Amino acid sequence: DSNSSTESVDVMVVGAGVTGLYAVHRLRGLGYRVRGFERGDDVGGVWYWNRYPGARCDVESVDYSYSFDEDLQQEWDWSEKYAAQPEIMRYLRHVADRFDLRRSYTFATSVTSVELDEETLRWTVRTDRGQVVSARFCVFAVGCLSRTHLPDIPGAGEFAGATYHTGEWPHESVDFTGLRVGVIGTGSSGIQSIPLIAEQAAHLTVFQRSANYSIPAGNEPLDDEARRRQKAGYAERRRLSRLSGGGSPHMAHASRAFEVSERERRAAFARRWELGGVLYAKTFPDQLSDLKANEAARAFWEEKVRVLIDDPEVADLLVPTDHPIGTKRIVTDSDYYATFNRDNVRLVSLRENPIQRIDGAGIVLADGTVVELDAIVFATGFDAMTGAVDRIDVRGRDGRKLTDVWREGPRTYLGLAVNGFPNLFNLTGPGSPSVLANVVLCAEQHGDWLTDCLRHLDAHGYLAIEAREESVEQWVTECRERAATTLYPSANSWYLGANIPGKPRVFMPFIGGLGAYGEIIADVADQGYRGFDLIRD
Ligand code: NA7
Repeated sequence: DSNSSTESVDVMVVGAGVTGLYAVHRLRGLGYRVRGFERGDDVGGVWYWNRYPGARCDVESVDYSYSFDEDLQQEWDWSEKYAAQPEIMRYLRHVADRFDLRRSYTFATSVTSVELDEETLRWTVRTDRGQVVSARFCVFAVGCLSRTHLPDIPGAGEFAGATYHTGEWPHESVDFTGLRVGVIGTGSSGIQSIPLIAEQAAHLTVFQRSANYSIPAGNEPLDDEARRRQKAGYAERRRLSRLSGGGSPHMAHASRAFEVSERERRAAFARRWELGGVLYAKTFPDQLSDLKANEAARAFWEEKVRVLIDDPEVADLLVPTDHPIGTKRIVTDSDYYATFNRDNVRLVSLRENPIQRIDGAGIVLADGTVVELDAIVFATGFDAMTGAVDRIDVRGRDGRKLTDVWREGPRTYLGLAVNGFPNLFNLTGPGSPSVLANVVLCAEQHGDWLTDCLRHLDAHGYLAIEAREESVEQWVTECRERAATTLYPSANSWYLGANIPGKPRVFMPFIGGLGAYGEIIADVADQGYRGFDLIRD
Protein backbone atom coordinates (compact mmCIF):
# COMPACT_ATOMS: atom_id res chain seq x y z
CA ASP A 1 0.00 0.00 0.00
CA SER A 2 2.73 2.48 -0.75
CA ASN A 3 2.37 5.65 -2.70
CA SER A 4 5.51 7.67 -3.08
CA SER A 5 4.18 10.62 -5.12
CA THR A 6 4.37 13.82 -3.12
CA GLU A 7 1.15 15.66 -2.41
CA SER A 8 1.51 19.35 -1.68
CA VAL A 9 -0.84 20.95 0.85
CA ASP A 10 -1.11 24.07 2.95
CA VAL A 11 -1.63 22.31 6.25
CA MET A 12 -0.99 18.78 7.44
CA VAL A 13 -2.96 17.80 10.54
CA VAL A 14 -2.19 14.72 12.64
CA GLY A 15 -5.17 13.35 14.54
CA ALA A 16 -8.92 13.09 14.08
CA GLY A 17 -9.90 13.45 17.71
CA VAL A 18 -11.79 16.35 19.27
CA THR A 19 -8.93 18.77 18.55
CA GLY A 20 -7.95 17.68 15.04
CA LEU A 21 -11.52 17.61 13.74
CA TYR A 22 -12.14 21.18 14.74
CA ALA A 23 -8.81 22.39 13.36
CA VAL A 24 -9.56 20.77 10.01
CA HIS A 25 -13.01 22.31 9.94
CA ARG A 26 -11.70 25.81 10.62
CA LEU A 27 -8.70 25.58 8.32
CA ARG A 28 -10.80 24.36 5.44
CA GLY A 29 -13.25 27.13 6.13
CA LEU A 30 -10.47 29.61 5.37
CA GLY A 31 -9.78 27.90 2.08
CA TYR A 32 -6.60 26.06 3.07
CA ARG A 33 -5.80 22.74 1.44
CA VAL A 34 -5.63 20.33 4.36
CA ARG A 35 -4.42 16.75 4.60
CA GLY A 36 -5.18 14.91 7.80
CA PHE A 37 -3.77 11.61 9.00
CA GLU A 38 -5.28 9.45 11.70
CA ARG A 39 -3.89 6.29 13.27
CA GLY A 40 -7.33 4.80 13.95
CA ASP A 41 -9.64 3.74 11.17
CA ASP A 42 -12.26 6.27 12.17
CA VAL A 43 -12.54 9.65 13.85
CA GLY A 44 -12.69 9.87 17.65
CA GLY A 45 -9.15 9.97 19.01
CA VAL A 46 -9.07 8.78 22.62
CA TRP A 47 -12.74 7.87 22.32
CA TYR A 48 -11.94 5.59 19.45
CA TRP A 49 -9.37 3.67 21.49
CA ASN A 50 -10.71 3.80 25.05
CA ARG A 51 -13.73 1.56 24.65
CA TYR A 52 -13.26 -0.44 27.86
CA PRO A 53 -16.39 -1.31 29.86
CA GLY A 54 -17.63 1.75 31.74
CA ALA A 55 -15.59 4.28 29.72
CA ARG A 56 -17.31 7.57 30.33
CA CYS A 57 -16.41 11.22 30.21
CA ASP A 58 -15.91 13.02 33.52
CA VAL A 59 -17.12 16.32 32.06
CA GLU A 60 -20.89 16.72 31.68
CA SER A 61 -22.01 15.92 28.16
CA VAL A 62 -23.73 19.30 27.78
CA ASP A 63 -20.31 20.91 28.24
CA TYR A 64 -18.24 18.24 26.54
CA SER A 65 -19.54 19.17 23.11
CA TYR A 66 -18.61 21.73 20.51
CA SER A 67 -19.92 25.25 20.86
CA PHE A 68 -18.92 26.61 17.46
CA ASP A 69 -22.14 25.82 15.65
CA GLU A 70 -25.41 26.82 17.24
CA ASP A 71 -27.47 24.38 15.16
CA LEU A 72 -25.21 21.48 16.10
CA GLN A 73 -25.45 22.50 19.74
CA GLN A 74 -29.24 22.78 19.63
CA GLU A 75 -29.95 19.69 17.59
CA TRP A 76 -27.77 17.08 19.26
CA ASP A 77 -29.49 15.21 22.13
CA TRP A 78 -27.35 13.74 24.91
CA SER A 79 -29.02 10.85 26.70
CA GLU A 80 -27.12 11.08 30.00
CA LYS A 81 -25.55 13.68 32.26
CA TYR A 82 -22.16 12.03 31.66
CA ALA A 83 -21.98 10.40 28.25
CA ALA A 84 -20.46 6.96 27.86
CA GLN A 85 -17.86 6.22 25.20
CA PRO A 86 -20.25 4.84 22.53
CA GLU A 87 -22.40 7.96 22.66
CA ILE A 88 -19.38 10.27 22.42
CA MET A 89 -18.19 8.27 19.41
CA ARG A 90 -21.65 8.68 17.83
CA TYR A 91 -21.42 12.40 18.45
CA LEU A 92 -17.95 12.77 16.92
CA ARG A 93 -19.03 10.67 13.90
CA HIS A 94 -22.05 12.92 13.58
CA VAL A 95 -19.84 16.02 13.64
CA ALA A 96 -17.51 14.46 11.04
CA ASP A 97 -20.47 13.69 8.77
CA ARG A 98 -22.22 16.97 9.27
CA PHE A 99 -19.15 19.01 8.34
CA ASP A 100 -17.87 16.47 5.82
CA LEU A 101 -14.56 16.16 7.66
CA ARG A 102 -13.63 12.61 6.73
CA ARG A 103 -12.72 13.55 3.17
CA SER A 104 -9.70 15.47 4.49
CA TYR A 105 -8.33 12.45 6.34
CA THR A 106 -6.41 9.35 5.50
CA PHE A 107 -7.28 6.83 8.22
CA ALA A 108 -5.35 3.86 9.62
CA THR A 109 -2.21 5.82 8.86
CA SER A 110 0.40 7.16 11.27
CA VAL A 111 2.69 10.05 10.55
CA THR A 112 6.19 8.76 11.23
CA SER A 113 8.31 11.83 10.50
CA VAL A 114 8.11 15.52 9.67
CA GLU A 115 11.24 17.26 8.49
CA LEU A 116 11.88 20.94 7.84
CA ASP A 117 13.42 22.14 4.60
CA GLU A 118 15.24 25.27 5.75
CA GLU A 119 15.38 26.74 2.25
CA THR A 120 11.64 26.78 1.66
CA LEU A 121 10.52 26.44 5.30
CA ARG A 122 8.19 23.66 4.17
CA TRP A 123 7.75 20.38 5.98
CA THR A 124 8.15 16.96 4.44
CA VAL A 125 5.73 14.56 6.07
CA ARG A 126 6.08 10.78 5.88
CA THR A 127 3.68 8.07 6.98
CA ASP A 128 3.89 4.40 7.86
CA ARG A 129 2.11 3.61 4.62
CA GLY A 130 4.63 5.33 2.41
CA GLN A 131 2.84 8.61 1.71
CA VAL A 132 4.97 11.72 1.38
CA VAL A 133 3.35 15.11 1.78
CA SER A 134 4.88 18.56 1.50
CA ALA A 135 3.13 20.98 3.84
CA ARG A 136 3.60 24.63 4.68
CA PHE A 137 2.16 24.13 8.15
CA CYS A 138 2.19 21.10 10.45
CA VAL A 139 -0.48 20.82 13.09
CA PHE A 140 -0.26 18.12 15.76
CA ALA A 141 -3.53 17.21 17.43
CA VAL A 142 -2.31 13.91 18.80
CA GLY A 143 -3.84 13.94 22.26
CA CYS A 144 -2.35 14.09 25.75
CA LEU A 145 -3.52 10.65 26.81
CA SER A 146 -3.10 8.64 23.67
CA ARG A 147 0.13 6.73 23.98
CA THR A 148 -0.58 3.85 26.32
CA HIS A 149 1.81 2.83 29.07
CA LEU A 150 2.35 -0.86 29.65
CA PRO A 151 4.59 -1.48 32.65
CA ASP A 152 7.55 -3.71 32.12
CA ILE A 153 6.70 -6.65 34.38
CA PRO A 154 9.00 -9.66 34.12
CA GLY A 155 7.38 -12.71 32.56
CA ALA A 156 4.45 -10.79 31.04
CA GLY A 157 4.96 -12.64 27.76
CA GLU A 158 4.48 -16.01 29.44
CA PHE A 159 0.93 -15.43 30.59
CA ALA A 160 -1.36 -18.07 29.10
CA GLY A 161 -4.56 -16.03 29.34
CA ALA A 162 -5.74 -12.91 27.54
CA THR A 163 -4.32 -9.46 28.23
CA TYR A 164 -5.87 -6.07 27.53
CA HIS A 165 -4.95 -2.43 27.94
CA THR A 166 -7.90 -0.15 28.65
CA GLY A 167 -6.51 2.45 26.24
CA GLU A 168 -6.36 -0.03 23.34
CA TRP A 169 -9.46 -2.02 23.96
CA PRO A 170 -10.49 -4.46 21.20
CA HIS A 171 -13.30 -3.41 18.93
CA GLU A 172 -14.95 -6.80 19.14
CA SER A 173 -16.75 -7.28 22.44
CA VAL A 174 -14.87 -8.86 25.32
CA ASP A 175 -16.73 -11.32 27.53
CA PHE A 176 -15.37 -12.05 31.02
CA THR A 177 -18.23 -14.34 32.01
CA GLY A 178 -16.96 -17.19 34.13
CA LEU A 179 -13.38 -15.91 34.12
CA ARG A 180 -10.92 -14.96 36.84
CA VAL A 181 -9.85 -11.46 35.94
CA GLY A 182 -7.10 -9.21 37.31
CA VAL A 183 -7.12 -5.44 36.86
CA ILE A 184 -3.82 -3.60 37.39
CA GLY A 185 -4.25 0.13 37.99
CA THR A 186 -6.79 2.27 39.78
CA GLY A 187 -6.84 5.54 37.85
CA SER A 188 -9.93 6.65 35.93
CA SER A 189 -9.82 3.69 33.55
CA GLY A 190 -9.48 1.10 36.30
CA ILE A 191 -12.05 2.73 38.57
CA GLN A 192 -14.60 3.04 35.75
CA SER A 193 -14.16 -0.50 34.46
CA ILE A 194 -13.82 -2.40 37.77
CA PRO A 195 -17.55 -2.29 38.72
CA LEU A 196 -18.63 -3.66 35.33
CA ILE A 197 -15.92 -6.30 35.13
CA ALA A 198 -16.86 -7.39 38.65
CA GLU A 199 -20.46 -7.94 37.57
CA GLN A 200 -19.42 -10.16 34.71
CA ALA A 201 -16.37 -12.06 35.91
CA ALA A 202 -16.41 -15.12 38.14
CA HIS A 203 -13.79 -13.43 40.25
CA LEU A 204 -11.98 -10.10 40.09
CA THR A 205 -8.68 -9.19 41.74
CA VAL A 206 -7.82 -5.49 41.76
CA PHE A 207 -4.10 -4.71 41.99
CA GLN A 208 -3.73 -1.24 43.45
CA ARG A 209 -0.43 0.60 43.62
CA SER A 210 -1.80 3.99 44.73
CA ALA A 211 -5.29 4.57 46.01
CA ASN A 212 -7.10 7.39 44.24
CA TYR A 213 -9.77 9.83 45.26
CA SER A 214 -12.99 9.01 43.46
CA ILE A 215 -16.39 10.59 43.73
CA PRO A 216 -19.70 9.17 42.52
CA ALA A 217 -20.73 10.75 39.25
CA GLY A 218 -24.36 11.17 40.18
CA ASN A 219 -24.92 10.20 36.58
CA GLU A 220 -28.52 10.21 35.40
CA PRO A 221 -30.52 10.02 32.21
CA LEU A 222 -31.49 13.37 30.70
CA ASP A 223 -35.12 13.71 29.73
CA ASP A 224 -36.59 16.12 27.20
CA GLU A 225 -37.23 18.73 29.84
CA ALA A 226 -33.67 18.60 31.17
CA ARG A 227 -32.29 18.89 27.65
CA ARG A 228 -34.62 21.75 26.84
CA ARG A 229 -33.44 23.66 29.89
CA GLN A 230 -29.79 23.01 29.08
CA LYS A 231 -30.17 24.13 25.50
CA ALA A 232 -32.11 27.24 26.45
CA GLY A 233 -29.28 28.17 28.81
CA TYR A 234 -26.44 27.37 26.44
CA ALA A 235 -25.35 30.95 25.70
CA GLU A 236 -24.81 31.80 29.35
CA ARG A 237 -23.38 28.37 30.11
CA ARG A 238 -20.73 28.76 27.42
CA ARG A 239 -19.93 32.32 28.45
CA LEU A 240 -19.22 31.25 32.02
CA SER A 241 -17.31 28.18 30.85
CA ARG A 242 -14.96 30.23 28.71
CA LEU A 243 -14.15 32.49 31.66
CA SER A 244 -13.65 29.57 34.00
CA GLY A 245 -10.58 27.56 34.84
CA GLY A 246 -11.97 24.17 33.96
CA GLY A 247 -14.24 24.90 31.02
CA SER A 248 -17.53 24.28 32.77
CA PRO A 249 -19.93 26.85 34.24
CA HIS A 250 -19.46 25.80 37.86
CA MET A 251 -17.62 28.42 39.89
CA ALA A 252 -15.75 27.78 43.13
CA HIS A 253 -17.16 29.21 46.33
CA ALA A 254 -16.66 32.98 46.54
CA SER A 255 -14.73 32.71 49.81
CA ARG A 256 -11.70 30.74 50.83
CA ALA A 257 -12.28 27.55 52.79
CA PHE A 258 -11.52 29.02 56.21
CA GLU A 259 -13.19 32.35 55.64
CA VAL A 260 -16.53 30.61 56.16
CA SER A 261 -17.97 28.83 59.18
CA GLU A 262 -17.53 25.09 59.56
CA ARG A 263 -21.20 24.65 58.84
CA GLU A 264 -21.00 26.56 55.60
CA ARG A 265 -17.82 24.76 54.62
CA ARG A 266 -19.44 21.38 55.07
CA ALA A 267 -22.53 22.53 53.20
CA ALA A 268 -20.34 23.61 50.30
CA PHE A 269 -18.54 20.26 50.20
CA ALA A 270 -21.89 18.48 50.39
CA ARG A 271 -23.23 20.46 47.42
CA ARG A 272 -20.18 19.59 45.35
CA TRP A 273 -20.40 15.97 46.41
CA GLU A 274 -24.01 15.93 45.18
CA LEU A 275 -23.02 17.61 41.93
CA GLY A 276 -20.71 14.63 41.50
CA GLY A 277 -17.25 13.89 40.25
CA VAL A 278 -14.17 15.92 39.56
CA LEU A 279 -15.66 19.35 40.34
CA TYR A 280 -15.20 18.57 44.02
CA ALA A 281 -11.51 19.46 43.60
CA LYS A 282 -12.44 23.11 43.29
CA THR A 283 -15.13 23.56 45.92
CA PHE A 284 -13.10 26.41 47.40
CA PRO A 285 -10.68 28.55 45.42
CA ASP A 286 -7.75 27.81 47.73
CA GLN A 287 -8.30 24.09 47.98
CA LEU A 288 -5.47 23.22 45.59
CA SER A 289 -3.01 25.71 47.02
CA ASP A 290 -3.58 25.66 50.76
CA LEU A 291 -2.93 22.43 52.59
CA LYS A 292 -5.37 23.21 55.38
CA ALA A 293 -8.21 23.90 52.94
CA ASN A 294 -7.27 20.76 51.07
CA GLU A 295 -7.29 18.72 54.27
CA ALA A 296 -10.82 19.91 55.04
CA ALA A 297 -11.97 18.71 51.62
CA ARG A 298 -10.09 15.45 52.01
CA ALA A 299 -11.55 14.73 55.43
CA PHE A 300 -15.10 15.35 54.18
CA TRP A 301 -14.40 13.02 51.26
CA GLU A 302 -13.13 10.30 53.59
CA GLU A 303 -16.24 10.53 55.73
CA LYS A 304 -18.46 10.10 52.68
CA VAL A 305 -16.45 7.23 51.23
CA ARG A 306 -15.87 5.14 54.34
CA VAL A 307 -19.59 4.54 54.78
CA LEU A 308 -19.75 3.03 51.31
CA ILE A 309 -17.24 0.27 52.16
CA ASP A 310 -18.26 -2.59 54.48
CA ASP A 311 -14.83 -3.83 55.53
CA PRO A 312 -12.83 -1.17 57.42
CA GLU A 313 -9.53 -2.82 56.47
CA VAL A 314 -10.42 -2.61 52.80
CA ALA A 315 -11.46 1.00 53.37
CA ASP A 316 -8.04 1.72 54.90
CA LEU A 317 -6.45 0.59 51.65
CA LEU A 318 -8.86 2.53 49.44
CA VAL A 319 -8.29 5.86 51.20
CA PRO A 320 -5.24 7.61 49.71
CA THR A 321 -2.57 8.80 52.08
CA ASP A 322 0.05 9.88 49.60
CA HIS A 323 -1.29 13.00 47.92
CA PRO A 324 -3.57 15.97 48.58
CA ILE A 325 -7.04 15.56 47.11
CA GLY A 326 -7.29 16.85 43.56
CA THR A 327 -3.57 16.87 42.83
CA LYS A 328 -4.16 13.81 40.71
CA ARG A 329 -7.32 14.02 38.66
CA ILE A 330 -10.25 13.02 40.90
CA VAL A 331 -12.00 10.07 39.36
CA THR A 332 -15.71 10.25 38.56
CA ASP A 333 -17.16 6.81 39.25
CA SER A 334 -20.30 4.74 39.22
CA ASP A 335 -20.47 2.27 42.15
CA TYR A 336 -16.73 1.90 42.56
CA TYR A 337 -16.45 1.64 46.33
CA ALA A 338 -19.49 -0.62 46.73
CA THR A 339 -17.86 -3.04 44.29
CA PHE A 340 -15.43 -4.00 47.06
CA ASN A 341 -18.37 -5.26 49.13
CA ARG A 342 -18.96 -8.06 46.60
CA ASP A 343 -17.92 -11.62 47.43
CA ASN A 344 -16.16 -12.08 44.11
CA VAL A 345 -13.89 -9.02 44.40
CA ARG A 346 -10.58 -8.83 46.21
CA LEU A 347 -8.23 -5.87 46.61
CA VAL A 348 -4.47 -6.42 46.63
CA SER A 349 -2.37 -3.51 47.80
CA LEU A 350 0.85 -3.52 45.81
CA ARG A 351 2.40 -1.16 48.34
CA GLU A 352 2.31 -4.01 50.86
CA ASN A 353 2.78 -6.84 48.43
CA PRO A 354 4.23 -5.76 45.06
CA ILE A 355 3.96 -7.70 41.82
CA GLN A 356 7.09 -9.73 41.41
CA ARG A 357 6.40 -11.25 38.02
CA ILE A 358 3.80 -12.71 35.74
CA ASP A 359 3.88 -16.37 34.84
CA GLY A 360 1.74 -18.69 32.75
CA ALA A 361 -0.90 -19.00 35.47
CA GLY A 362 -1.20 -15.43 36.67
CA ILE A 363 0.43 -12.80 38.84
CA VAL A 364 3.09 -13.72 41.36
CA LEU A 365 3.35 -11.39 44.34
CA ALA A 366 6.40 -10.59 46.45
CA ASP A 367 5.23 -12.82 49.30
CA GLY A 368 5.13 -15.78 46.91
CA THR A 369 1.35 -15.90 46.43
CA VAL A 370 0.24 -16.72 42.91
CA VAL A 371 -3.02 -15.08 41.91
CA GLU A 372 -4.32 -17.40 39.20
CA LEU A 373 -6.02 -15.57 36.38
CA ASP A 374 -7.65 -16.12 32.99
CA ALA A 375 -7.33 -12.50 31.90
CA ILE A 376 -5.30 -9.44 32.90
CA VAL A 377 -6.51 -5.91 32.26
CA PHE A 378 -3.81 -3.25 32.31
CA ALA A 379 -5.44 0.01 33.34
CA THR A 380 -1.97 1.47 33.69
CA GLY A 381 -2.45 4.75 31.90
CA PHE A 382 -0.44 6.73 29.40
CA ASP A 383 2.88 8.32 28.61
CA ALA A 384 0.95 11.55 28.99
CA MET A 385 1.28 14.84 27.13
CA THR A 386 4.53 14.11 25.30
CA GLY A 387 4.23 10.40 24.46
CA ALA A 388 2.25 10.75 21.25
CA VAL A 389 4.41 13.61 19.92
CA ASP A 390 7.54 11.58 20.72
CA ARG A 391 6.37 8.84 18.37
CA ILE A 392 6.87 11.21 15.44
CA ASP A 393 10.44 11.89 14.29
CA VAL A 394 10.25 15.70 14.18
CA ARG A 395 13.29 17.49 12.78
CA GLY A 396 13.50 21.26 12.67
CA ARG A 397 16.29 23.74 11.98
CA ASP A 398 19.79 22.25 11.76
CA GLY A 399 18.19 18.81 11.84
CA ARG A 400 17.44 19.18 15.53
CA LYS A 401 15.04 16.59 16.87
CA LEU A 402 12.09 17.70 18.93
CA THR A 403 12.65 14.84 21.36
CA ASP A 404 16.13 16.26 22.02
CA VAL A 405 14.78 19.77 22.57
CA TRP A 406 12.25 18.25 24.99
CA ARG A 407 14.69 15.90 26.70
CA GLU A 408 14.41 17.71 30.06
CA GLY A 409 10.66 18.20 29.61
CA PRO A 410 8.45 19.86 26.99
CA ARG A 411 9.54 23.37 25.95
CA THR A 412 6.92 25.46 24.20
CA TYR A 413 5.77 29.01 23.83
CA LEU A 414 2.12 29.14 24.94
CA GLY A 415 1.96 25.37 24.54
CA LEU A 416 1.57 26.04 20.83
CA ALA A 417 4.98 26.46 19.26
CA VAL A 418 8.65 25.58 19.65
CA ASN A 419 11.75 27.59 18.70
CA GLY A 420 13.52 25.97 15.76
CA PHE A 421 10.29 24.50 14.40
CA PRO A 422 8.68 27.27 12.33
CA ASN A 423 5.09 26.79 11.16
CA LEU A 424 4.63 23.79 13.41
CA PHE A 425 1.86 23.92 15.99
CA ASN A 426 1.05 21.51 18.79
CA LEU A 427 -2.59 21.83 19.83
CA THR A 428 -4.03 21.07 23.30
CA GLY A 429 -0.70 19.67 24.48
CA PRO A 430 1.85 20.42 27.21
CA GLY A 431 2.11 24.09 28.16
CA SER A 432 -1.63 24.52 27.60
CA PRO A 433 -4.48 24.00 30.08
CA SER A 434 -6.08 21.14 28.13
CA VAL A 435 -5.68 18.29 30.61
CA LEU A 436 -7.01 20.42 33.47
CA ALA A 437 -10.01 21.72 31.56
CA ASN A 438 -12.80 20.65 29.22
CA VAL A 439 -10.76 19.69 26.18
CA VAL A 440 -13.55 20.47 23.72
CA LEU A 441 -13.44 24.17 24.58
CA CYS A 442 -9.63 24.00 24.64
CA ALA A 443 -9.73 22.55 21.11
CA GLU A 444 -11.93 25.40 19.94
CA GLN A 445 -9.70 27.96 21.63
CA HIS A 446 -6.61 26.57 19.90
CA GLY A 447 -8.32 26.00 16.55
CA ASP A 448 -9.55 29.60 16.53
CA TRP A 449 -6.17 31.00 17.55
CA LEU A 450 -4.44 28.94 14.88
CA THR A 451 -6.72 30.01 12.06
CA ASP A 452 -6.46 33.67 13.11
CA CYS A 453 -2.69 33.29 13.11
CA LEU A 454 -2.51 31.80 9.62
CA ARG A 455 -4.87 34.47 8.33
CA HIS A 456 -2.62 37.13 9.86
CA LEU A 457 0.47 35.67 8.18
CA ASP A 458 -1.22 35.62 4.80
CA ALA A 459 -2.82 39.03 5.16
CA HIS A 460 0.62 40.54 5.83
CA GLY A 461 2.59 38.49 3.36
CA TYR A 462 4.57 36.42 5.86
CA LEU A 463 5.87 33.02 4.96
CA ALA A 464 6.27 31.65 8.45
CA ILE A 465 6.00 32.16 12.19
CA GLU A 466 8.43 30.88 14.78
CA ALA A 467 8.52 31.12 18.56
CA ARG A 468 11.59 32.93 19.91
CA GLU A 469 13.79 30.99 22.27
CA GLU A 470 13.45 33.61 25.00
CA SER A 471 9.65 33.35 24.73
CA VAL A 472 9.87 29.60 25.18
CA GLU A 473 12.13 30.07 28.18
CA GLN A 474 9.70 32.58 29.71
CA TRP A 475 6.69 30.33 29.14
CA VAL A 476 8.39 27.26 30.59
CA THR A 477 9.35 29.35 33.62
CA GLU A 478 5.86 30.78 33.94
CA CYS A 479 4.27 27.32 33.79
CA ARG A 480 6.68 26.02 36.42
CA GLU A 481 6.28 29.01 38.72
CA ARG A 482 2.49 28.91 38.52
CA ALA A 483 2.50 25.20 39.36
CA ALA A 484 4.86 25.81 42.28
CA THR A 485 2.26 28.02 43.97
CA THR A 486 -0.11 25.02 44.09
CA LEU A 487 -0.14 21.61 45.72
CA TYR A 488 -0.07 19.80 42.36
CA PRO A 489 3.69 19.12 42.21
CA SER A 490 3.47 17.14 45.45
CA ALA A 491 1.66 14.20 43.80
CA ASN A 492 3.29 11.47 41.73
CA SER A 493 0.99 12.22 38.82
CA TRP A 494 1.18 11.91 35.08
CA TYR A 495 0.98 15.73 34.98
CA LEU A 496 4.61 15.51 36.13
CA GLY A 497 5.55 12.44 34.13
CA ALA A 498 5.94 10.61 37.44
CA ASN A 499 4.14 7.48 36.19
CA ILE A 500 6.76 6.72 33.53
CA PRO A 501 10.09 5.36 34.75
CA GLY A 502 12.91 7.72 33.73
CA LYS A 503 10.69 10.51 32.42
CA PRO A 504 11.85 13.99 33.49
CA ARG A 505 9.81 15.29 36.34
CA VAL A 506 8.34 18.55 35.08
CA PHE A 507 4.85 19.87 35.64
CA MET A 508 3.67 19.92 32.03
CA PRO A 509 0.27 21.66 31.88
CA PHE A 510 -0.40 25.39 32.14
CA ILE A 511 -2.22 25.55 35.44
CA GLY A 512 -3.89 28.94 35.23
CA GLY A 513 -7.01 27.60 33.57
CA LEU A 514 -8.85 27.98 30.29
CA GLY A 515 -10.09 31.53 30.83
CA ALA A 516 -6.77 33.05 31.91
CA TYR A 517 -4.95 31.16 29.19
CA GLY A 518 -7.41 32.36 26.55
CA GLU A 519 -6.67 35.95 27.57
CA ILE A 520 -2.93 35.41 27.33
CA ILE A 521 -2.97 33.90 23.85
CA ALA A 522 -5.48 36.48 22.58
CA ASP A 523 -3.26 39.24 23.93
CA VAL A 524 -0.21 37.80 22.17
CA ALA A 525 -2.14 37.79 18.89
CA ASP A 526 -3.46 41.32 19.44
CA GLN A 527 0.10 42.53 19.89
CA GLY A 528 1.12 41.26 16.48
CA TYR A 529 2.13 37.82 17.77
CA ARG A 530 4.39 39.09 20.52
CA GLY A 531 7.27 36.73 21.22
CA PHE A 532 7.21 35.18 17.78
CA ASP A 533 9.36 35.96 14.75
CA LEU A 534 7.28 36.60 11.67
CA ILE A 535 9.36 35.61 8.67
CA ARG A 536 9.15 36.95 5.11
CA ASP A 537 10.45 35.08 2.04
P1 NA7 B 1 -3.89 6.78 35.21
O1 NA7 B 1 -4.76 7.74 35.87
O2 NA7 B 1 -2.49 7.16 34.91
O3 NA7 B 1 -3.90 5.46 36.09
C1 NA7 B 1 -2.99 4.42 35.89
C2 NA7 B 1 -3.03 3.47 37.06
O4 NA7 B 1 -2.14 2.40 36.82
C3 NA7 B 1 -2.60 4.13 38.37
O5 NA7 B 1 -3.39 3.59 39.39
C4 NA7 B 1 -1.15 3.67 38.48
O6 NA7 B 1 -0.68 3.65 39.78
C5 NA7 B 1 -1.25 2.29 37.92
N1 NA7 B 1 0.03 1.78 37.47
C6 NA7 B 1 0.84 2.32 36.53
N2 NA7 B 1 1.94 1.58 36.39
C7 NA7 B 1 1.84 0.57 37.28
C8 NA7 B 1 2.66 -0.53 37.64
N3 NA7 B 1 3.85 -0.71 37.05
N4 NA7 B 1 2.23 -1.38 38.58
C9 NA7 B 1 1.04 -1.18 39.16
N5 NA7 B 1 0.21 -0.17 38.88
C10 NA7 B 1 0.61 0.69 37.96
O7 NA7 B 1 -4.49 6.27 33.81
P2 NA7 B 1 -6.03 6.10 33.42
O8 NA7 B 1 -6.07 5.45 32.11
O9 NA7 B 1 -6.78 5.45 34.50
O10 NA7 B 1 -6.57 7.58 33.33
C11 NA7 B 1 -5.87 8.57 32.60
C12 NA7 B 1 -6.68 9.81 32.49
O11 NA7 B 1 -7.72 9.59 31.54
C13 NA7 B 1 -7.40 10.27 33.70
O12 NA7 B 1 -6.65 11.09 34.53
C14 NA7 B 1 -8.58 11.04 33.14
O13 NA7 B 1 -8.23 12.36 32.86
C15 NA7 B 1 -8.86 10.34 31.86
P3 NA7 B 1 0.08 4.97 40.41
O14 NA7 B 1 -1.02 5.95 40.71
O15 NA7 B 1 1.01 5.49 39.33
O16 NA7 B 1 0.78 4.47 41.58
